[in-house]
Amino acid sequence: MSDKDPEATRANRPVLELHVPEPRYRPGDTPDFSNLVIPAAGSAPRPDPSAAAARTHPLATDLVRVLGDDDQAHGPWDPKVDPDILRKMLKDMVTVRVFDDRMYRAQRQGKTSFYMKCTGEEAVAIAAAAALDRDDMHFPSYRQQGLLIARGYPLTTMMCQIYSNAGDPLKGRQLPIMYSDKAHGFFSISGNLGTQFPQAVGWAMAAAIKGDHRIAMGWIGDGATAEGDFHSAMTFAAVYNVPVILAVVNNQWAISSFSGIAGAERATFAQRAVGYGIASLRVDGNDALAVYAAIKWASERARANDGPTMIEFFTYRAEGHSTSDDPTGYRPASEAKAWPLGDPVERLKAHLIALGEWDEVRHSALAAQSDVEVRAAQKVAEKLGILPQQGKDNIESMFEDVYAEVPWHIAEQRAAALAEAKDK
Ligand SMILES: Cc1ncc(C[n+]2csc(CCOP(=O)(O)OP(=O)(O)O)c2C)c(N)n1
Ligand SMILES: [Mg+2]
Repeated sequence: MSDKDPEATRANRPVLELHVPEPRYRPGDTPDFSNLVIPAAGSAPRPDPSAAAARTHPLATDLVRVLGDDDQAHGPWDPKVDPDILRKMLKDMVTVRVFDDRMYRAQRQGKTSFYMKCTGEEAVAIAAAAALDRDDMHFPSYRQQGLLIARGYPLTTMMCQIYSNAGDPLKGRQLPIMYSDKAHGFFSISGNLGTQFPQAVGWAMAAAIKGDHRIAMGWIGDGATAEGDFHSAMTFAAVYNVPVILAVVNNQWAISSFSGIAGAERATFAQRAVGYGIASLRVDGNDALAVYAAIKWASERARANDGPTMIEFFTYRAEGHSTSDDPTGYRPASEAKAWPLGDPVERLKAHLIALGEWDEVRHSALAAQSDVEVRAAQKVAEKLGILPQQGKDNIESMFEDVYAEVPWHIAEQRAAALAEAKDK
């Protein structure tokens, strides 16, 4: 044992300190994304969907891109989609954008308490709906409304849920926008972030145990990857070779926290799959063709029992987190415009025009048609009521649909609540 003073031997060591990540730009700054490495469209290799997971791992730091600056499709990931499917995707993306704008406005008009847009991220959910089968099950977060719209769920029913009115199939029990529809392969949205991953893995395990043919896709954001649920799900997915697709929508922000707070300064989100031995793709989320191709690839892999895939969709949340958020308080207002991967709707439109399959006149007609459809749906929904009109006239419904046989203490509470309502 040394008889030296322990304090003296430590004297030259640096004082321990922590690093608290800070975004590069704050309000008032001029954002410059020229530091981002954006590979040319078509440059990423495409391994066979049955390849060993390790073969995909170089793609965890690459970026799968198909649509080039010339608006043409390039390289081995070009999914060679029929123009009819591309036009349907474009229509759905435009409808999502119109729907978002109308519902945002409805919240501002006091017709509902809350709304969340997916502006700038439309390609991710719309291409996923096109790439997977109708009966595969999605475990979405609150920014994949495009899945329901693309699968033909009635816009009016979505709005009734947002207004918590008489047409709301969830009877006002979920926060506005937290839809649920088993028949459309859309699992109930959970407000507890991160749960979508273990739920998707569990559902896909059950599908395999039952000898089913359906696969699952789980959705979380960059921020939610910091939850423990992310890691439990990845472990189960890897260990049991689960037929699941795990999507991380990296839109750079988690409310006012930038992606660095969830670890993006150290590694890409796609790289996290490497440590689990899970196949991994990092994809330009504003490129509808690349998104479609990546999900098709992962679905082929899952359906052939070749294993799970984690996909990072690299995109940008172009507007506020929700109607309760004001992003001008924490990021430059010009950041969305400066985002180098462009706008997903404009990119798909330009591609169809470059193919000779679309033009401005048809596009204006499509936008007008989406507008008419959304307005018509809103008219019907508002006839069934808006949120502030919802009174306490249906207290009994609060106690329904939970227990097959109502336990005595719940029955007591129901009786007390009804008696109190009668007295008022
Ligand atoms: C377990 C949990 N923690 C915190 C919250 C509050 N919260 C709601 S949305 C959000 C940000 C999520 O960001 P991200 O995962 O990047 O998804 P995005 O909103 O960008 O789509 C937070 C912190 C929550 N709903 N659940
Ligand atoms: Mg985010």
